[in-house]
Amino acid sequence: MEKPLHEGYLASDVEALKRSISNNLRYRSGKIPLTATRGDWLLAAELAVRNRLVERWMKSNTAYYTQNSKVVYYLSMEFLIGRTFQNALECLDIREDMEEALRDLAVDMEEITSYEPDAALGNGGLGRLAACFLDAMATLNIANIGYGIRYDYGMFKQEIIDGYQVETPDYWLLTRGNPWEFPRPELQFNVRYGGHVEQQNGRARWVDSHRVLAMAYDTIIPGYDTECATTLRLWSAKATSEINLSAFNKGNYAGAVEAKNMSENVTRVLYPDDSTASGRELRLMQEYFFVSASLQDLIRRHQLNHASFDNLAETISIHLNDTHPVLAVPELIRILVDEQGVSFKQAWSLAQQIFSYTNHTLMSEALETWTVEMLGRILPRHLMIIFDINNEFLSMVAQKFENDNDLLRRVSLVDEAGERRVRMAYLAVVASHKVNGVSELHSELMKESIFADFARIFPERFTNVTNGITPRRWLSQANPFLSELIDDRIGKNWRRHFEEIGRLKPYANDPAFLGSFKAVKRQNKQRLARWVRNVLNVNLNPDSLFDVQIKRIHEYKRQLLNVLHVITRYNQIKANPDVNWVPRSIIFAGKAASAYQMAKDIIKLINDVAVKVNNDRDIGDKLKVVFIPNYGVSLAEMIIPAADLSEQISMAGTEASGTGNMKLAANGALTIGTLDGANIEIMERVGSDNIFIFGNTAEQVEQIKANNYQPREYYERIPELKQALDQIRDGFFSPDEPGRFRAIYDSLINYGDRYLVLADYESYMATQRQVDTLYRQTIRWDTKAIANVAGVGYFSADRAISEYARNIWNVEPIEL
Ligand code: B1N
Repeated sequence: MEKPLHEGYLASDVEALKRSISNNLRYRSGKIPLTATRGDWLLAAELAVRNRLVERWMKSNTAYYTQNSKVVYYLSMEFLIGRTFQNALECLDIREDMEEALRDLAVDMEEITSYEPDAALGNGGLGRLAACFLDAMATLNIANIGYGIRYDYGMFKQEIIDGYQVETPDYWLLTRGNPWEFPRPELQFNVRYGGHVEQQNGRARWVDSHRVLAMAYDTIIPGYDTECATTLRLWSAKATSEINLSAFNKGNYAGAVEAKNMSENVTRVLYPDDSTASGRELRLMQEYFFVSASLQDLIRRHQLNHASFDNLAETISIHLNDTHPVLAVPELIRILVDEQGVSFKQAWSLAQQIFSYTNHTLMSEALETWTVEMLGRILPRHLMIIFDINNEFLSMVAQKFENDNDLLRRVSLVDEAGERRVRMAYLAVVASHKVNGVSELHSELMKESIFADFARIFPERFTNVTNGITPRRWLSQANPFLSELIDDRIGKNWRRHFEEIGRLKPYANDPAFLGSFKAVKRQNKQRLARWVRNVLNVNLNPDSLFDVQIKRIHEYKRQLLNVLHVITRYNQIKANPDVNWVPRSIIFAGKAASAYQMAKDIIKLINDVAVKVNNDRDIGDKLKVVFIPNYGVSLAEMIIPAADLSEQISMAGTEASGTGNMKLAANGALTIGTLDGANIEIMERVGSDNIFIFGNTAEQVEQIKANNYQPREYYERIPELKQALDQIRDGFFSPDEPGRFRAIYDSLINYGDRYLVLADYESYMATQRQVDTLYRQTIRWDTKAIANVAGVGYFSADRAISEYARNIWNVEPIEL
């Protein structure tokens, strides 16, 4: 007879896991081992793991309630979680037991884990940061809930067909459901849109709106080396009524489900725009959707334990991950004033104590603004509240700065030039008690540029928290070989206290360690090379220098600068085939926003250059170029451990922080980078001898721009650069369509080269030569690589979250 499902009493953990897996296979999937697919086994194993997480989750939730601890609500449009299975094993410390249990059941763990799809509910750095932060909050026992959107379709799947990016939908929920989530059909809120506002005895009533239901789905976020497990709560849109039967019965099948589909479209897809704002109506509806549901939920929770809202600011903190959730501000005020009878004055004062905001970019095209027209049509009550906030704010400024009218115009939440627009970043600043940037440079520039006036008005609000990454996923899980080597020397504690990785420093000069380090890097490169051969049919030599640029494709990130190096190098090898070139494998990966034509052209250019270079017999192993399709969390976990060189080459002043730079350094890649974002702090911590810095600084960039930058002068002056650009322009890489890359050429030569690619070219090329020189000196290279691993302890998400907890949220860990 089967034993009951609760397996905790079984003596051996391996036996307990086997029992649980077998039970799941049998009772959940209705399968026997003979008919079970790999997907069935994975599901059975996942559920076995999930049960154990649930135990911790219940314990943590009980602790929240009984200790009445302050709760952080982390609001983000994106959570780029990736896979969960391995991470859960690691948190439970049952990786080896699981491996053994599966082996006993004749299942290969590595094989089944690749069947888990990535939860790709994010674009890039911002979404992945949110995921790393949840991991850190759970690890640090901070009571919190991450709130976001359960998109039916996450980030699109990128295929490269004939060198072009082709987007296909990623229906991550279709193939096998999502075993990690707990649907909460009992937890639904109305989210309203449209209608108008009526005044009734001095109170506003929002009427004639239409409703969409928000239903909660919970995912467990386990901490590491703690019993704490917290919650990611994602909202999914449901229509208030299902099918229109009378339409259906009249044969109008499309019409019968039209209203339902319209409602449910709200959470259908993630906008694939990284570092840009879309300005679309559906996006506004998405933003309000998850914010409204989350606020109703947290207000409900407050009311369970408290008779009034007087202490709201002591019991909760709401964090805005960029401006995307900033409608939470008028929504909180609406709920408090319209539904709970709190005065506007008190509600506004509470809001300013409760909210905090992280800015992630200074680029003007990413700054969200909504037309007054659209806001008024979709969220009429919120527009009114924003006007009320603006009045309060402007009268305060007028008082403090003696009616400086120009200042008032500049800082108004409503931009009156042209079609009237609400500036969402200004609303976020005005409503938050703390505003932070994501690296020291970015936080400084923020105060000098987009928020200069606000830094004068609210000097005490502005602060910095440099980003961080979770060492669990990005070193321990992604790079088990290196992790084992580190454990051997300094123990395992670095996973929880990443600063301890610094104890590795002395081993940078230890010949035995150097040898093992090199062997591990080679193993990781072989693993990647095997994958590239199988999938892309290109042979990468594992002894070549793996030069990696993996991130969203964007002009400011300057993949074009990298391409110019590739082309120049190709031309040089062709001209001097007998020189002893350091063999290089240049690896690109990243998605382009669907509507961003220039970024798509860049992908095609990379692929056309790759075809030319990889098929040239004179070149052989000396140079290979690959574009790895469909970059995402799981591919990053494979590529990063194999990298020798990390390309972080944005124009100084444009990349707010970067986090891939941290992951690559942690895995022993040397950075070639500009003094931008967190690169500066990486240099300070790993040592300036252990990083390749080149190019103009943010200050120099400003000057160059102020002094009428002429990219053509560089083009005329530097023959190698001219040759490369002419090849791009004349179809050397696209003989089938010679004019294909005209737009790229024009953007650099005729339209001002907005990101100073040409101005940094010489410096970049010279620095790449230094890279080659160093790479020949294997031991020196590896010494520096180890110095990078040892130097990145500061860039832990745990450190970042401790700073948020102490300086911004004012929360203490809970006791478990
Ligand atoms: O946020 C990351 C930083 O490390 C990167 O430097 C920064 O570029 C990135 C609109 C964004 N900034 N802005 C966005 C994403 C989606 C969207 O719809 C903007 N992403 C960043 C983490 O701090």
